[in-house]
Amino acid sequence: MATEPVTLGRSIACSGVVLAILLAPGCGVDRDTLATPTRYNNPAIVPEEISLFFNQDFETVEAGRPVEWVPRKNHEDKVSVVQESAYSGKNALCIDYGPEWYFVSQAASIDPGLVAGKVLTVTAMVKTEGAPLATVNLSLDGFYQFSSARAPSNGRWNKVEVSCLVPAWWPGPTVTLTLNTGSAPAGPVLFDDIHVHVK
Ligand SMILES: [Ca+2]
Repeated sequence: MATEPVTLGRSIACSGVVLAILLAPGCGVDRDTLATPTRYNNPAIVPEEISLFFNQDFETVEAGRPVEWVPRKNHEDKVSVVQESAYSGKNALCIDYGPEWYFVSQAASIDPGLVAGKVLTVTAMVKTEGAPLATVNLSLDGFYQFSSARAPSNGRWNKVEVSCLVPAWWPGPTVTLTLNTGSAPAGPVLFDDIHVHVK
């Protein structure tokens, strides 16, 4: 999501409109797919973990930044890694404090047949005490936008989760994950240990 903030904000604002349109009856929507997915509620089906994104643990670092994670344009200097306080492994992604909001994102490709009609879930560990609006956002092909709950800004590692039901008709293939400070952070915002599951 190498977009300017206005575009991102607009696309997030539009997602509610899009969802409302999709949920409106009688507009050709596959209602079975939008209904509660039976398989997701079946405890006998175990979520399958997939490695959808590169460098999900932020352990591969080049020039001081985790590879594959693209910072917000013109704010690359806000992104680094920290070692001493990583959640797991040696490195965690660090977005530094500053006067604006920042993010990193990564677009991945997936065969839509692997996820159609299933729930895609991303979890991430987030640690901050200066960014009460930090979230993890998932988009399907830049069209459907989903956001996690805000990470608690309590100075501890907290797991945040974002899920989406992938419509059966979703053409794919691009899924974009954005790790977002949400507001101008008053202190560093750390991210680590991303996992992706399909059920
Ligand atoms: Ca790590």
